[in-house]
Amino acid sequence: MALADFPRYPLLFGPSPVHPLDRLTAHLGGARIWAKREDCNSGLAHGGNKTRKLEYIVPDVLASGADTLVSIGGYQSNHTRQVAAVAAKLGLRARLVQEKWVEWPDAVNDKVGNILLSRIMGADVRLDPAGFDIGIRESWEQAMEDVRASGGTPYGIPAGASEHELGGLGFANWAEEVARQEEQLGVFFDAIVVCAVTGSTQAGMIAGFAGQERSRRVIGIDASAAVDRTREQVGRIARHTAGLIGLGRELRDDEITVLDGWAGDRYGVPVRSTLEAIRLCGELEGMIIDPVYEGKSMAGLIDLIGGGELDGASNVLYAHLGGQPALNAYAGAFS
Ligand code: 1AC
Repeated sequence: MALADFPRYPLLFGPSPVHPLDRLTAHLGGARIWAKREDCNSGLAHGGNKTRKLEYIVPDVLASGADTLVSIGGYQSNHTRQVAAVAAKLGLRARLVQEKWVEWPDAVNDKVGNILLSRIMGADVRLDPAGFDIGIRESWEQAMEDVRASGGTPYGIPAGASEHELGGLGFANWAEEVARQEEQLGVFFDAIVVCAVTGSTQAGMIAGFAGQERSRRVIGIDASAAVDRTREQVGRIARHTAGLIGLGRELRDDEITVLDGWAGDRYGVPVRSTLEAIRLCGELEGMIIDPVYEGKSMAGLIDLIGGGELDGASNVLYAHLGGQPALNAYAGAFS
């Protein structure tokens, strides 16, 4: 099977925009930096990378006859916000387990940003005191049981949609979209820089790009502070996705690159380099990034350029995954 054989339910405006970040490029003085903007890819509650993944999951949801999407994430999960939006769009219910993934002192952490948007969209939001874990959780399975017990038909979508069988397809499609945009722009992106936590965003990209003629680097920046787990998850999902789309060869280990050094000690807690990256992008480009994902991957990109690791890359594409609604929950970090 090829990617085009999988049904896709359109949730995006179309290809997400790609544009150069010229003032940031001039400031850093190295490879030319571009951004591909999943933060403005859809009209569904600000969109984001998960909306793209859900395009390939929705046909399965509809075929299953489910009436309730059940998902899980942290209080400030972008993923659960996007699941809530898709449920609203399809006329389904959303039951969301929101765990306390981050020990963050802002008093409004469980009230504003992503979780506020999910509540506005009518999701049944349940707070859970459990800490950070991207694995399959009993609370999520229990939520599905609860839906069944009350007469509903649940459809489970794990954290970040990553452990879902089809979770890598959205970003395999992103790789094809990038190739078409490169032709239009007359540019080739030698390296892609992307944040990695649950893994299927980067994994899908790796699988998708692996089938293209010219090779490039897909550099994941770990934001989970558990890089071995992230690396394992990215590699496993990339290989699975490559098999699904008929790549016809095994992915090599050197195609799976997840770097650490910018996550700090804990998922969801910004460190100095995160906040500096957020301010730099705001001040130079008017581009808003967040303290959990993009602030960390941008800090990685800044150091990779500064340290000369991206020297050979004349064009670098930064994947903006759309995490900025969480910023509201981090006001204390900027006061
Ligand atoms: C961790 C999946 C993740 C989210 O937004 O919940 N990116």
